[in-house]
Amino acid sequence: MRHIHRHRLLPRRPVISSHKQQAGFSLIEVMISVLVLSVGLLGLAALQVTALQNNQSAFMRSQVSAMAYDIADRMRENIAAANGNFYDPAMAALRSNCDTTAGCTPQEMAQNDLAIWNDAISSYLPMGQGFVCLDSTPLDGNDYGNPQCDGTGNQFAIKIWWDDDRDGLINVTPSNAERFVISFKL
Ligand SMILES: [Ca+2]
Repeated sequence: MRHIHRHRLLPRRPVISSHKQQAGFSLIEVMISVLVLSVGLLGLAALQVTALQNNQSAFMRSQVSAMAYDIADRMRENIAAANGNFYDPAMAALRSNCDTTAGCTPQEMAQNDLAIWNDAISSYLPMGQGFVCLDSTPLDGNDYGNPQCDGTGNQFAIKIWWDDDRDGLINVTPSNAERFVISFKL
C-alpha cells in the first residue's frame, strides 16, 4: 500500500514543476535570442555601412584621379597657354567659341578647360575643389583658398580636395578632407 502511494505521487510533482520551469526559461530564452539577434543585426548593418563608405571613397578617389589627368592632358594639348601660365584657376570661364569650327585662342581654351574641369569637380565630388599651379613643393595645400603654390620652377601641380567623410569641412588640416595631387612637367 505504501509502495503504491509513493509510486502515484512521484511522477506528478516533477511533471508540474518541470512544466513551470520550462515556461519561464522559454520566455527568457526568446528575449535573449531577440537581444542577441538585434545586436548581431546592428553589427551587420554597421559593417555594411562601413563597406559602403569604403566603396564610395575608393570610387571617388578613382574619379579624382581621372579628373587630375584630364586637366593635365588638356594642358599638354594646349602647351602654348600652359607655358604662358594661362591655366590660372582665377581665370576660369566658359568660352563657347572654343566649341565652334572657328575656334578660340589658346588663352580662351585654357579658361574654357578650367571652367569645364571645375564644373566636373564640383558636380561629382562633395565640396570638390581643384587648383592648377606651378609648385616646386606640390604635396601641400589645404584648399582652393590656400593651395600653397610657390609659383616657382617648371613643375605643374594639379591639386584636388574633397570632403571624403562628408562632415561639411574641406580643410585638410586637421584631416577633414582628402587631397589628391599629381605633378608633371610639360
Ligand atoms: Ca607648395
